[in-house]
Amino acid sequence: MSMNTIKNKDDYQNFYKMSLDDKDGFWAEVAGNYTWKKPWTSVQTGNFKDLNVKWFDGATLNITENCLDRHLETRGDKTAIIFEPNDPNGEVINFTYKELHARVCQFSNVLKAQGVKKGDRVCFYMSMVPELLIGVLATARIGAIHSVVFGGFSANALAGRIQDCEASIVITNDAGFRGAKTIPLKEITDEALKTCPTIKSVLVSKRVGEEVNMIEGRDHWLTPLLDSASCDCPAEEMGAEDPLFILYTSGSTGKPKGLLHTTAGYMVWAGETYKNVFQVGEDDIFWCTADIGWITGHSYISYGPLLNGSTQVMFEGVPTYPDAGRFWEATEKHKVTHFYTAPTAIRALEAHGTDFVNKHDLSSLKVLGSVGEPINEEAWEWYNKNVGKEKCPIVDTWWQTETGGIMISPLPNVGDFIPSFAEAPLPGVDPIFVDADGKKVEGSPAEGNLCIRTPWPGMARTIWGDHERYKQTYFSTYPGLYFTGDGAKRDDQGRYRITGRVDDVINVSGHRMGTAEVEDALNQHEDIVESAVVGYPHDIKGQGIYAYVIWNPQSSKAQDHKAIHKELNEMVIKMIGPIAKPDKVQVVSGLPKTRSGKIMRRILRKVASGETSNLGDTSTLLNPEVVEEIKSGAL
Ligand code: 7RM
Repeated sequence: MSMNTIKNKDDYQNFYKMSLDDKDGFWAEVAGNYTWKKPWTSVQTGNFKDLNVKWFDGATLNITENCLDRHLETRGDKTAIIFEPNDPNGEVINFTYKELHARVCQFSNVLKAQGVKKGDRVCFYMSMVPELLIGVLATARIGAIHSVVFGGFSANALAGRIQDCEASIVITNDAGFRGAKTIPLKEITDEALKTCPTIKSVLVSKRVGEEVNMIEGRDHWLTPLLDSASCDCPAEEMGAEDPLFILYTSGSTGKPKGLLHTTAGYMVWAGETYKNVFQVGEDDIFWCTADIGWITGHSYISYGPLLNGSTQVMFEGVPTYPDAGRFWEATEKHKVTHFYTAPTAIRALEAHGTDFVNKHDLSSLKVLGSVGEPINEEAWEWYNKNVGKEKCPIVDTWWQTETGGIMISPLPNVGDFIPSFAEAPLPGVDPIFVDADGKKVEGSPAEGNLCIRTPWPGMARTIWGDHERYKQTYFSTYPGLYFTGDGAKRDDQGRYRITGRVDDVINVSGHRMGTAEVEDALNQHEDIVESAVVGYPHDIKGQGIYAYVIWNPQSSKAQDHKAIHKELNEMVIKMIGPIAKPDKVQVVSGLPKTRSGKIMRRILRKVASGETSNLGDTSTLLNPEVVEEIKSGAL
């Protein structure tokens, strides 16, 4: 069987079956699509019990040779990146594969000159500019480990991430453009670095032209260093299981976790999922609107498209700047064929009406994608009708930072494309439902907690510096299984529908957040006695953040709820970033607690979603009287 793209239902069924029946044979053949320095000695070893999973062990390679070098002969002059700047009248910059290769080599040499070695951690805190993508690839080329921190996070959040992985260098911009605003990235970095002794140098890529403070000996402008660096840099020979990157993500408890992805398995997963889910042809133009600060940007900007030799758009801006037509204007301008975005963006644009869409010629589009949260039917229909003109399949791709790449998705030419269904597992993905008691739920239709039964190449291997936490978080709830934290359903034909998180993780505008993390930030305020944060349905963001707070009654502001909300917003912006600001803050005199002292979040969630009649049994509460107060004060 040829390991080329899945083209129809039969291919899908054959591939899927083979991937589970003859796992090693299947992946050995798939891996043949890539360039290796040394072959593997085993395709896959290890299991979820011992949590020692390895793929292609013994092999050596460099992922950037697969993204760049191997295309030079056949696609050297093909455009790899079309950079669409924040300002629609700004300069579009194209990079061919040859140019991108040269830029990456230069950047690699700059990193080396700064003393960065194999295994060192390189932190990026940048806006969506080409230097970010080039820097990420340069890091991988010399065998260092990238940790990209989304440019919307605060100094405190950046510092925590730098400290956790003990990065030695951070690369930032003077400032970043984001719609009508600029973000003072260097200033925020300076603030963060007050508590980051491991950082030896800071490279600053000029973008906005903002005046910034440069510390002698520590801070360097990037451009002059790049300009004088050689365009030649041999790729480090990496072991298959050598670390490639760390990416921090939120969970139900504790600080964000630094998930570690390794080289060969991640490469094969990013490359093959991109190929099969999007089916991008040689002359097509792919555009993923995510930020490289999230996993979607890693797998479907930095790696997947380049591994497949595609041409892609990289966008610096936001969907509503200068107006709600920006995505469609750029789609027309660059003749985008494959467009991948988040439901929250679709809903936000839908609210501005169809004129912004209909003004533009979208006839180039062939495939649309959705990622990050469940897509509601209405948004799906709007996307399908107004953007896809009912002729483009919508691939609703379910996956996670932990999974490295897409796990469940309809495929073009294969799927049934039913609104809000992710439909079918990709080859190599072995999903299973488990009920609350840990019993496996077989057959269809069915519903349960979504788990994965066997290792797949793209899975994270550990949490940086805390393997025990990795085991605890994902593999202990249902021993022997990877637990995703999501609930799901299967219809009578076995098609999957992801219903959302079943833990204390909320998804706000496609940004994953732990409610505990937001509570920790709120609790930093001196007048907060206690807080509880829950998600509630929000028309545009998917979920909004609802905070119940007990405010110090002695404080002068105790009656001024508006002022309290404002102060708490500032605290959250400081501790995490603007994406975690509570949408609603309800001041309460107590929180409903069980006799063992646990907050009954079920009640808080119901009240926050406007459901006040059917709260279930509250008799076991320590303080049932507080429920009435909370109900009557609901926002
Ligand atoms: C890629 C990404 C992961 C969480 C995941 C889900 C939710 C993502 C979908 C989805 C329904 C989808 N990584 N999620 N995609 N829910 N349908 N197509 O988003 O680590 O940031 O978030 O996002 O709850 O567990 S992530």
